[in-house]
Amino acid sequence: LKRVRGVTVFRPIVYGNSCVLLTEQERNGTDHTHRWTVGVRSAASAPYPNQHPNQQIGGADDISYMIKKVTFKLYETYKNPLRCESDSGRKAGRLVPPGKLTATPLLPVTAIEQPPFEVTETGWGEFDIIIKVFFAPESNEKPLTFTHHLKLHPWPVDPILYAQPTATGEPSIPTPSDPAAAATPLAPPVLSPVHSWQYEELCFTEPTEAFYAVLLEH
Ligand code: SLL
Repeated sequence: LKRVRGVTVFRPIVYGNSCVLLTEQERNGTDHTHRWTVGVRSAASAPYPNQHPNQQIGGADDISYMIKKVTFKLYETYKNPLRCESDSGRKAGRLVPPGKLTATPLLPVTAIEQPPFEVTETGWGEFDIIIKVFFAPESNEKPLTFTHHLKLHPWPVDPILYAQPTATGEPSIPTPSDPAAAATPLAPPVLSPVHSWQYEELCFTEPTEAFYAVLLEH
């Protein structure tokens, strides 16, 4: 494939996750505490659709002109841990304002070959997710791999402290030794939603002529 010499094209993306706490009802007797979405999105400024204002991370721009498919390797205890699914987001378990979540059955998993390139799941713990991005065939580019540490707990909140109610039913936040300060209750930390997204510039050096033509259209 003929390449365009002396040219580099950059395209901004974000990858990462957002999560919300499940309600007692949504936990439904399981040990899962959070619903999370991991994904790859355009970093363009257009707001992401159907999202609560505080969950608009990334842009709605379609990145399928350059990205053909994305796979997400989850923790091995998940069903079908290598996800390459087609619609995890918009219709099914997309993050919605806390309190408005509805139980979503797990979707049969096949291949995420159209946007949104994301997976929505529930769980209780953080782990590394391997995100593999496959480019449009005419690009002749090798797949790119990112590792994202799924983030559920906002720093510096220690989930263990909050998991164990004290005798008074209050979370066991250590109080300062100064009595005046101790008398002032600490504002409870915001546990939900939590966002963790990285900005990245995809850099296509000497793209193929066919891919260059596609890139210039977007
Ligand atoms: C930890 N090393 O101990 C990590 C592992 C795994 C999280 C976290 C549920 C998985 C399932 C889930 O959230 N696992 O239901 O299959 O923190």
